[in-house]
Amino acid sequence: MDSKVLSTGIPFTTLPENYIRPESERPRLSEIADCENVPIIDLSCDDRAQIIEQLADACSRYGFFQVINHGVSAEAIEKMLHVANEFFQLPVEEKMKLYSDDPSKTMRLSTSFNVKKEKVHNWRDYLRLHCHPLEQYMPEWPSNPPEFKDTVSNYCVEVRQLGHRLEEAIGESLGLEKDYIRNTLGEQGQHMAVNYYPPCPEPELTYGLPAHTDPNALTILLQDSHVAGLQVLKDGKWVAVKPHPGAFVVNIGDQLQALSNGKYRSVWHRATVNVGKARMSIASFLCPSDDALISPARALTDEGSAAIYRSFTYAEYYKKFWSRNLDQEHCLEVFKN
Ligand SMILES: O=C(O)CCC(=O)C(=O)O
Repeated sequence: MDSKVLSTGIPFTTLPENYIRPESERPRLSEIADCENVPIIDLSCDDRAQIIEQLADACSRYGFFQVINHGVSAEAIEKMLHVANEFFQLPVEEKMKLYSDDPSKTMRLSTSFNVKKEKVHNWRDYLRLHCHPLEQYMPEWPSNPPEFKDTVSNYCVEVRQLGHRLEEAIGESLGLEKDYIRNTLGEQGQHMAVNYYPPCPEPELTYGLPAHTDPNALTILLQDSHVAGLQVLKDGKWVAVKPHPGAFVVNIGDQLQALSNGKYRSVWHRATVNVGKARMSIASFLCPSDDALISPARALTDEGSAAIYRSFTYAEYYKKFWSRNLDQEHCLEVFKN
């Protein structure tokens, strides 16, 4: 393999050796069932109490859910997917101008997860962008395709509003003040991973992304509407989350697990790949400000349940997360009391 990225435009006929997982770690695709009862929450529902109840159930039993009628326009979504596809179709020399394997960069094209640290690579290329404040980060984003900056910035603004709405509702569902989560997380950062999983000659032997939880507060994932690949761990079994038309998949991240004192779960999830079909997904991550002090909400520890996690700043957590391999034990374990 000569190129550092997979999306060279030249298809692979065999899987390079450094992508092959040991037998015991492979995805066993034929054994994976569809998740039949993925919670789907209609945010346009007039009955607020029902939304809150559905959220409490989804966040505690699943750690993820899908939202429909979420207020992000169909146009913003369609344009985002289109420009993301166009980006990954650019000539490899053009894309490589943006390549970096340094996770501290605020804009970079990269591949796998943490190429410098990991032993086995993942079948994924990704464009990673910091997105908030837009005025600060947008100037460094790709200017090819020419509509990239406008399209992605519009999408980011709409998704951020959705994220804030969800944080308020999730706070309420925990019995906290509506603005508790936003106040605790401070001026939240927003990052985006535009994931491109090229067609893979041997999907049984590798992952697009291996099992991981998200280090941030909340993830809003736009899945390719035609190609499946997202799987979550539910009751000890991996199940596939099929794309639902017009929906976002929302994951609880590690910070909301900590803040909820373990009541809500940061869900283990992974991405598998397909023969003959590329897949895209666009993950928007809402992240606490670096100096936000994360600890179990007082109201959730008052009634006799001890705080499971010690207090930490998000900067401390994030550094720890990137110093490890993606598929190690849950990073929150390190912060347990
Ligand atoms: O591609 C997917 O469905 C999952 C992406 C994901 O987990 C991530 O970007 O962290």
